[in-house]
Amino acid sequence: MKLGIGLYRHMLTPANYRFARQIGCSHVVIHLVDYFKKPDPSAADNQPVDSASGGWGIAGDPNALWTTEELLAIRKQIEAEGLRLEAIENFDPAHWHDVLLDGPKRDTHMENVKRIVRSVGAAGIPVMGYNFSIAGVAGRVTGPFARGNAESVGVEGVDQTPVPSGMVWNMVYDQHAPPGTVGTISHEELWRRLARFLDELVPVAEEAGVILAAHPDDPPAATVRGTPRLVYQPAMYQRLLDLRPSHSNALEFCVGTIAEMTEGDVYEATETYSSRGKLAYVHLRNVRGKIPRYHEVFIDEGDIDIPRIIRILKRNGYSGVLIPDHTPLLECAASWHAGMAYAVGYMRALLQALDA
Ligand SMILES: [Mn+2]
Repeated sequence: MKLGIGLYRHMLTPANYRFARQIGCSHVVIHLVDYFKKPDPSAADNQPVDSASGGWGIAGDPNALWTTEELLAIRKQIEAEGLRLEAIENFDPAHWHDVLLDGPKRDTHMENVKRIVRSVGAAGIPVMGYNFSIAGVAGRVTGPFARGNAESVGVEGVDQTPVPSGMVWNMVYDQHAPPGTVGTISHEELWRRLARFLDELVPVAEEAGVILAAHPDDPPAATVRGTPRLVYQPAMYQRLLDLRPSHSNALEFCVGTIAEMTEGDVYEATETYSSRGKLAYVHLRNVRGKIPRYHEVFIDEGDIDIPRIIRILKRNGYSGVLIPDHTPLLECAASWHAGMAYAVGYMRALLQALDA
């Protein structure tokens, strides 16, 4: 198993790559969607949180698809610091909102994601992570939820306020959308949209040598903001895999999100999907509680027996990348970095103990 961290777009700097190397990572996962252009400048940038005026803020430039050259340049910078670039996490809503919404630009947006996946492959990046969700990661609250009153995020009741028009995946793609909401659809309609997406994109990913990695729904409620969710119980991941069986159809396996689900158990899910070789990469974090009420906590507290998860992965021969997902903020001048260093240090110690 290999260790990595996830870096947000504004953190893609040589100094942060060296930081990753210094805390013992060999890999990084990067975000190219900018979740931090929000109108509320006081919002902490440690992980994206909802602003009063509109989710995570404004989506990117609909006409600026990520190019092979741009991706290759980032990869080279990362490799220059002795690391590997394992994955890109998330498409930009500006590039594919009508795939999620089945809107008038759906075919153009499918061409966008195909072009991006080809560029990811041409740039030698193995994995493209995505989250097929209309509401996205919405309705989380922040508070002193972790040990020592460290600030963290959680859910205290599921947000069911409708998603306004012009917004999807918790970002605004059209600031001038007429008043209204995106409306309600059935779970089966959303599964139909996912099936179409996979049928068209998986062959492209196969040809490009890219693994598509699906994140489960966070928060994992049956509906969020009045819209259906796809993978909000562990068994629903299998339905996603069965839609289009392929080496390129795999999982961005989020241990914390799975532990927040009301059915199944996180060890059984880890056993099932790792033994089937379906984990593209793993998000590791701890949590206390389940939907509709849970709090994210430090990796070594909370409900999940993290050493047990690592033992299951090891026994099943998982050799991919583990990243800490999110962590609570450590109270110091570099909250995000300290939190990541703490989580990665803990994970590295577990791996070394297991190898000893
Ligand atoms: Mn996650």
